[in-house]
Amino acid sequence: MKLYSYFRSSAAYRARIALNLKGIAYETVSIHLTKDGGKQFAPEFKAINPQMRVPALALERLGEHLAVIDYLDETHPEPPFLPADAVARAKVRAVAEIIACDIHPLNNTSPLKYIKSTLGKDQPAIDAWYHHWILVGFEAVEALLRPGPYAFGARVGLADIFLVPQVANARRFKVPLDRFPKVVAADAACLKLPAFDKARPENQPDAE
Ligand SMILES: N[C@@H](CCC(=O)N[C@@H](CS)C(=O)NCC(=O)O)C(=O)O
Repeated sequence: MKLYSYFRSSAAYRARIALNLKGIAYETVSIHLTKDGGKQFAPEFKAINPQMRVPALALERLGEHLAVIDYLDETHPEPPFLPADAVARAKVRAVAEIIACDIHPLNNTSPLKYIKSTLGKDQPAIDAWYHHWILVGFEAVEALLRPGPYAFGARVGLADIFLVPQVANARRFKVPLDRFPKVVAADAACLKLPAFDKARPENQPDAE
């Protein structure tokens, strides 16, 4: 399997964790998101993922990390990313969606570039925007998490896959996390697992 990835991309980080948890070997193809205006906009990559974002799976020409992770879970059922009970499944998905739909898109490369270049905002304003959406989102996530060690108890799953890369971004941009003890504890427990550690940005072949 070939994964189009970028070491700093939190969406690709989630796909890497999912691949590692399923024990699927994969090759990383690096798509640099800022060099030369962003390699994600190259026609060769657009042919693979018309959304021009990472991650994408090469063979299947599959973009969108929620879809990629669902596909991996459906095609490689062990270990399952979701609990058996329908209510529990919905709660886990809710946390994943808060992160993927309400935090991540607002703090992504292209929107931040738009705020800076088109709307003319300076770096402090952009940093305040970035912090704001993580703090608001983590407030909800913290309230939804269950007792640990992982996001929803004893088994690592979808919520953890979404949480850990978002915490990494928060730390990279110095967002204070002291209001979110459950988030911080789940992150620490996950990072002790090889599947998460191997997927970390600094452990990628394209890390800078
Ligand atoms: N909706 C896409 C978003 C993926 C995404 O935004 N990836 C970021 C990196 S974390 C990206 O490729 N950004 C490039 C850009 O904004 O131009 C998904 O869920 O996979």
